[in-house]
Formats: sequence, structure tokens, C-alpha cells
Amino acid sequence: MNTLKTLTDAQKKQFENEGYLIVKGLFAKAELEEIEETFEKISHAAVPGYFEPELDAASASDPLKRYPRVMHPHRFNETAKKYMLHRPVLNVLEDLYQEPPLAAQSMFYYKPPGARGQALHQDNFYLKVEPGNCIAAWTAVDGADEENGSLLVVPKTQEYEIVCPEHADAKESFTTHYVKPPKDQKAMPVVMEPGDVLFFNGNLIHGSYRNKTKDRFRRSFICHYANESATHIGEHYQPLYRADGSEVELVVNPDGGPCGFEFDTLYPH
Ligand SMILES: O=C(O)CCC(=O)C(=O)O
Repeated sequence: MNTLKTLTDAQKKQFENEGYLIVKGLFAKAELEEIEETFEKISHAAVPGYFEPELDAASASDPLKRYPRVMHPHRFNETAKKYMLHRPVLNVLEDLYQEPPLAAQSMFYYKPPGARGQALHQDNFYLKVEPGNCIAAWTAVDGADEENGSLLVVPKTQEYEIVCPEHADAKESFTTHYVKPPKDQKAMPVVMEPGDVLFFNGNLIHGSYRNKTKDRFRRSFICHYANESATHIGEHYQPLYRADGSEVELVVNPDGGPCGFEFDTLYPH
């Protein structure tokens, strides 16, 4: 029986076989404009714990000092919460999970010209969703391509177990963890237009290269979800949200993961 709400069988198979799926045009132009305006406003003042830019860091050697990512904007901004629960995105997630999703995290990346990328990693190392897995919905606010540091995915690595990361190259990555792709598997850039959404499995190895352009930001709105039947999640992702905006608490996952307990206190990815 076909129980899909919005995806075709071919799209569902693509996600299952390759670990990721691009769905085009899930955000309308007016919705993207509202997101752009919201994060333009947010970019001018610090929000302690969530967004801590150096506001006078004019053309500093590290452009991410002026434009770091915004963590969990849904916790202090209603527009971010509204779009974390964007119905077209939730419908796709429901098809992928075959059960309702719960929203666990939102982020916004400005990724200004010259910004370093994020080394290859696996999301469920951090979110620790169990049983089940997290799925990311990565929305292109600007067009994303190889030049401005689009997302990179290593196809089929959703089959790969969660591994303990190595150290990333700090010259190229603003995060410190690196997961080496399995032998003979390569990262591939995902070219996207504004409003397209990339969905990917929590085990999939992914990351991004530097923004090599001189004048193009690569803004993206990135949310992570858990399946409704999950019972456990990492401590930094509570509360989760149902589609109607109500809150859910899961049990905090005490598992130290593949590295052991020393990684427990790491900042969420
Ligand atoms: O957008 C990027 O550059 C990386 C985002 C990412 O890896 C993630 O959200 O897990």
C-alpha cells in the first residue's frame, strides 16, 4: 500500500538508497524573504548563548567572527519556530519516517564570503536519537554551489555506523571534528536553488568546503528532526516540538557514543 503523502516512490527510494534527497521549491519566495529579513535583523545584536558575533570585527581575517551561525533560533524567535515547523517540510519528513516527526534543532548559517566550511561529520553522533534516527532538512536561502561552499554529501554512507571523529583541519573547518569517508567514497557537492530543501539521514557523512567567493553569502536554514517514536535524545536538544508547536521531552541519552564519555560535554554540533 502506498502511504506517501507528498513524495513519489522514486523520491523515497532515492532517500533510502543514497541517504539524501533534494526536494525543490519547498519554500515560496515570500517565505524565503521573511526568513531573510528575520535573520538580517538578528545579525545586528548578540543573543547570549545562541548568537555571539563580534559586531565590530570589520573584514577580520575570520569572517565567521562577525557572522557565526545562529544556534536554536526557534528558542527566541517565533518566525524561526514557525519555519522549523513548516508544513511542506514536515510532510516530507512524515513520508521518510512513516510516522510524524518531532523538531529538535534549528540553526541559521550566514556563511559569508571567505568563511571556512564544516568538516565532514555525522549528525546522530551529536543528536543521539534512539530508537530511529535524526533527519536534517537543509534549506537553501541563497543559491548554493561549489564556489560559495554548498553542502557536501558522501552518498550511501547512511549505511555506515556512527564513528568517533578525528581532528579536523582548523584552517578549513570552523568545527573540530572530522569523519573520514570509507575507502573509495567521495564527498559530492549538492547544488541548490533558493527554496530547495535537502533531507539527509543522521548517519550520512556530510559537511562543506570554504566559501571561496568574494561577494556571495551562502545562507541556509537548517533544522534537525527525530521520529515521534524515539524515546532518547542528546541533552542539548530538549524540548522537541510537535507540528502544532507543543513541547515534548524525551529521555536524555546517556550513551557516551563511539568515543566514550569524554565527549559528553562537547558543544552541540
Ligand atoms: O551548512 C554547512 O555548511 C554544514 C551544515 C551541517 O553540516 C549540518 O547542519 O550538519
